[in-house]
Amino acid sequence: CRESKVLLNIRKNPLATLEPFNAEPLRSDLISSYVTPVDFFYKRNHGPIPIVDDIERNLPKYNVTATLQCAGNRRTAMSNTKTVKGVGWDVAALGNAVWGGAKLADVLELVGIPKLTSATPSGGKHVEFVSIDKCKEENGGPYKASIPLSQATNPDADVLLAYEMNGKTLNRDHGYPLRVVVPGIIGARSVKWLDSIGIITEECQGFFMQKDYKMFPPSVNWDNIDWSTRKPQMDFPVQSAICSLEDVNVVKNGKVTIKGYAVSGGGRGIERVDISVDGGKTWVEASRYQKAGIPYVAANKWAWVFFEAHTDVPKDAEIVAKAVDIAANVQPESVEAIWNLRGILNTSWHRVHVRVGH
Ligand code: MTE
Ligand code: MO
Repeated sequence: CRESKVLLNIRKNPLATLEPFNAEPLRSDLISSYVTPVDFFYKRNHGPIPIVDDIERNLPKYNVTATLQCAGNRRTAMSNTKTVKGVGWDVAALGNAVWGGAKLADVLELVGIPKLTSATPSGGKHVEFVSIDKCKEENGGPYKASIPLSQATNPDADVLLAYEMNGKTLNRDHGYPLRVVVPGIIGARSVKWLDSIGIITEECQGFFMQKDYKMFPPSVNWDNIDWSTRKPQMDFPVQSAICSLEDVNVVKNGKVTIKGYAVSGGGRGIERVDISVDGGKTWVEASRYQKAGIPYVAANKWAWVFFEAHTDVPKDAEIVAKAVDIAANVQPESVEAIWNLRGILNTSWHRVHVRVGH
């Protein structure tokens, strides 16, 4: 159902599946480039990849650099506490691309739905995106999702109907010919292979809005779950991970380079990234940048930052990264406290172990 050449660049993940096709790059490949090359961009699909016809592209074009992150990123580490359901992602189920396309607010205006102003309240309505792929979770129906009309009609929210990724025509994996890109929220709402858009009074009732991608407390299990008690997850909390090191490393001398990414949802930029080499007792601040070689000046609100620190490490070191966003939200210390049965939003401090060998 898909070409095998992309597989050359992806992690051999025993929990990842071919059909549907899910893949994430190696940690080191993820941070080898600020703008994630298409081959290194994670892929998350709930059904086989379809082929769709080209569509009309005669609309004003915007380029928005935005990080898309799967809500299940870092799920594998959550399973260490207690098994969770879902694709077993390491820390690279996200990517940062330059998305080119039309603003959804412009498209809606063309069909008579005004842009967001205080004079045009959205009346609590929602915009539904329906795909053409066939998902078993939808009983063979298409993947779908919705966002509030107030976000869809707000030009500053930068919601795109994208036909380009990194300056090239979107490829099949990422939604050719047209996909939704909703910056700042979980990837699940950025519907690929877009077929239709509808204005609806209640949020989309599809499986991935109502029976998945909801954040439950640690006390909820598969016997007592009541999906109707929680809202669909939209916003993404502050996240970071170390990508220059694997979970366990042996180094020759006591010096390591700690590099990784940090990103938050809702357009909240990253304020700071703290690094510890003693499991969180003491911290130093990492440097941050948004493009290799270019100093971090002002955050593009939808795009990740890379961070970097060079430090001496003790013989047996637990290295930790934690990011803080501009709203002073901090990543939670323990994964136990945010454990949830679907294994979403593991934003706990990222820890790796380094042993100094002889
Ligand atoms: N759109 C369709 N039509 N089908 C899907 O399975 N998966 C969603 C979203 N859009 C999906 C979809 C999920 S869960 C994520 S995280 C992102 O697409 C992944 O986008 P990517 O494969 O371009 O990285
Ligand atoms: Mo996802």
